[in-house]
Amino acid sequence: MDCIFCKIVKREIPSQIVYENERILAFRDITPQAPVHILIIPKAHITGLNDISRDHTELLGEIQSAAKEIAEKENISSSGYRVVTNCGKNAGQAVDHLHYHILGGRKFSWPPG
Ligand code: DGP
Repeated sequence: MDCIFCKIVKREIPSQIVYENERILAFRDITPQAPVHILIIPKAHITGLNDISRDHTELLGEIQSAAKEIAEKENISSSGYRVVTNCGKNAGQAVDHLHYHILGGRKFSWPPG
């Protein structure tokens, strides 16, 4: 399968990895939208949020916990940060491998554009 993020998991494409365990990987976004912009992904290929099931509950919980740990390491916990996943065309999902953006280091507006 020709998936950029699967290639990052397999180290076929270089990335700046900031967190890794058996099931998940986190690395810096190549086009950062904030001073801190990190992507957290499951190592297994899941196309997007529409493709998760109850079987993924533990994995998704682990991703949330990793987001918290990464925010602490990046010193954005107290200033605040955003964790977001884009699902499908209207949300602007560009890479069809489930990923969560962790954004921090600046103030964000709400509602999002
Ligand atoms: P989304 O629009 O939610 O699908 O975001 C995809 C993100 O993936 C986008 O912010 C840019 C990032 N990205 C795309 N290709 C690469 C890559 O090869 N390396 C890294 N580190 N990030 C990438």
